[in-house]
Amino acid sequence: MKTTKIIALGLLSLLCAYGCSQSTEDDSASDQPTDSEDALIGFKGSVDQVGVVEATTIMLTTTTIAPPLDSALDSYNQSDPFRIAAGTYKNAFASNLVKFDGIDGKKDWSADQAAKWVARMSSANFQVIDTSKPCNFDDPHTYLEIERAALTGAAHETCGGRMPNEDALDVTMNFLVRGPAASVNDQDALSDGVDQATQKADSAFPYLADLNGL
Ligand SMILES: [Ca+2]
Ligand SMILES: [Ca+2]
Repeated sequence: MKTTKIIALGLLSLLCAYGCSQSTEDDSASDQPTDSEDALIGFKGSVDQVGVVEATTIMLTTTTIAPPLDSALDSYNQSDPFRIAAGTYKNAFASNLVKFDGIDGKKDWSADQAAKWVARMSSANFQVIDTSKPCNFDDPHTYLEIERAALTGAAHETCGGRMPNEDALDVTMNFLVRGPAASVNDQDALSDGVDQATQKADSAFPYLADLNGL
């Protein structure tokens, strides 16, 4: 019996702010609280999510000039990735999806597909991974593959998730503008013109690329 392991990732990352937290005027600061990083950040807890990329600055924001100033983004990122208050963000996700779908002058998202995607993104931010399916680290085409298959009714073929060398922005652009049935491998696929980082990530943990110029 095939065992399918679905791992939902909604990883929270914390900004690390190391540095000059010690006062130069008071060398007796050894008894200061050890949570100075939180003090430097300004609050304690989640500041960003590593689920679906560009969930906020592209899919959620309604500000076209300076997305980081959109007050909705911080509250979304600070939410538990599996317990986001859907009502707060649903309308923005929905209206933005209509806007992106219309960029190419062709309606590619059905009402049902749009409703499902908006419901998911407004209530949670995670990726679905199926470890029983193949992953090609060197030529990854897994990002949103499971999500797209679920929306179109097809069977997914890859492990899903986002590997370091995936061109996730091209996937995102085609997904939003050309619909969940579209692929970055299509002849008429959209591209931002940048297919990879200067150096590809290594396939072994911690996946760091060689330094540029070496
Ligand atoms: Ca479209
Ligand atoms: Ca790209």
